[in-house]
Amino acid sequence: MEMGILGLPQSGKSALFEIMTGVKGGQHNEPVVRGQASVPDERFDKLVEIYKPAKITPAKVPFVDVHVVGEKPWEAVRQHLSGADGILHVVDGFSLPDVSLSLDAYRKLADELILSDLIIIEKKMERTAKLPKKAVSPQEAAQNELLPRLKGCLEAGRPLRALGLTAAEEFLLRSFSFWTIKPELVVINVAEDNLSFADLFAQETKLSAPVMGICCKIEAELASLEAAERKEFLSSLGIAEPAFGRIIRASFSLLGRICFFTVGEDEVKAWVIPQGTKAPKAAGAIHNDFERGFIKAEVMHYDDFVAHGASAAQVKSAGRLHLEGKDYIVQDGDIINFRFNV
Ligand SMILES: Nc1nc2c(ncn2[C@@H]2O[C@H](COP(=O)(O)OP(=O)(O)OP(=O)(O)O)[C@@H](O)[C@H]2O)c(=O)[nH]1
Ligand SMILES: [Mg+2]
Repeated sequence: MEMGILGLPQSGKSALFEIMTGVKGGQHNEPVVRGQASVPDERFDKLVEIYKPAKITPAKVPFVDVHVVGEKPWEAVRQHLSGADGILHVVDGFSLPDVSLSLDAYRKLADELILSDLIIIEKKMERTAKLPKKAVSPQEAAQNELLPRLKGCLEAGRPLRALGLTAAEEFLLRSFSFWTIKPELVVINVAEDNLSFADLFAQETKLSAPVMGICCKIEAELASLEAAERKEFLSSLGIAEPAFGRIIRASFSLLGRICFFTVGEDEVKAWVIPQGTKAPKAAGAIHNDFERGFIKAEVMHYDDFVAHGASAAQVKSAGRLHLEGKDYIVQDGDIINFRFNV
């Protein structure tokens, strides 16, 4: 799982990457940089407050920042970001505080991505046309059946994600590494004196992708402050929560991830799993043995835990502690204790 940061040159990609991950972004000498951003989660903070554990491990989202210049920047970007599962598209909204201009900037890159996918399809169709029918495997034949529909979508200037492909179709197409099939989050980097510009952009453009705003300039200053100073600074600006936290959370759910918690005095940890994961597989995120020898999962939801005075005993006597079997689908916010035997 990885979120790739894309955007036109000098839009603020590296600034945002550094704010989120604390890692210095890509520079000339180091074109690709990877970093992990902790997912802010009030529930996790509350669990830490309750257990006061020796060790804390929040959920993380990996981000990749690319800095490319030179002859073929596009190829370099493709090479470094083709494995990304989602795209964070940064748009300069600070030097162009005008919706139609920033929309042009957005489209410039979005069209590039559409064109790039279209070229892949055209090449593939050309190759297939030259092959005798017998030489085409059943899987390829199934792919080929989909291609005209994809081509039509791209030719109409729309990204592949707009087609609403089924999970099975997406799976069938994964070897193509299409750009525009990946989920996208649009982030407008706004000027300090124009914080509401992203909302205006979202309203006027009505993009199908979610749009969020951040002022990288302010938030970079914020990151350098102590927690108390940070609170004061934010309230002086009338902001409840820094935007970078919301962007990390949005990226996390865009990638289809949820988390469950394990708690104790030694460690409180948020485990990241794909949505829809069954209990044994979730146990396997902790250790292979947990999956192999899975017996049951003792599950209480975070909300029940907090509603019952943060006491597992009270949750149990209220009948809200569930013993779940191997078909249980783990829910976001479950606090789990796995029973296993190897
Ligand atoms: N005024 C203003 N300038 C900003 C803001 N965010 C970034 N910048 C400036 O924009 C420039 C680009 O920032 P970067 O984060 O390096 O942009 P980038 O997209 O990583 O650039 P490349 O990797 O070269 O494509 C820098 O000179 C920043 O000072 C902002 O919120 N306000
Ligand atoms: Mg950069």
